[in-house]
Amino acid sequence: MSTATASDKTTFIEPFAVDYDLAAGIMKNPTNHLARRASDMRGHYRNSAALDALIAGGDPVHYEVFEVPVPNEYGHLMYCISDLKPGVVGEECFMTKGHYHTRINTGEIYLALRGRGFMMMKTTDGQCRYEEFAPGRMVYVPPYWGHRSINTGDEPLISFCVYPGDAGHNYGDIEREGFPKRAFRRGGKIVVE
Ligand code: S6P
Ligand code: ZN
Repeated sequence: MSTATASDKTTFIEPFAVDYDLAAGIMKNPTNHLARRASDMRGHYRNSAALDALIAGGDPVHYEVFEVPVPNEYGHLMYCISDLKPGVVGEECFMTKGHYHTRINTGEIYLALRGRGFMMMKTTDGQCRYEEFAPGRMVYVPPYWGHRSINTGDEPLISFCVYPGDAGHNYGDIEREGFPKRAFRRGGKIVVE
């Protein structure tokens, strides 16, 4: 603690533990619960009329994030369970909004627990890569890569993620830029284009 400087303030807290059912992909006693509905996804899917129909039909929960928060500071590690529902908007697979980290030189680890999908990643200069999500698979999102989860399966895509406490979320740039690649379900097959 004595070596911390003013620019990397890191609050001292007591150790604690969190219980999970990893097979089910459940954090047992989350403090924070974020739910994003179809109506939160406006502007992200190619077929906006299909999204409007989904919203008019009851505006279902699209994905949920469960957390026990720690200070949003350098030195702390934030972590969460993310539960992305299965489905399509038109033919496009359900996905998260996606973001860069506000502190863009921070990475993230995603461990897939349940379901099937992709981690879609892009840089501000237009490079785009994706990695498959399957239970037991870890996807490393390096610093500088914006990221979005995509559910290509028939069950929830559940992952556990860890990232620096001071990373932050920058949604605006991704909303403006979009991702160069999208995942569609066509005739029972997943197509990325
Ligand atoms: C945070 C991490 C996840 C996402 C979550 C929801 O850095 O990547 O906790 O926040 O998967 O996605 P989004 O794009 O709506 O924040
Ligand atoms: Zn992130």
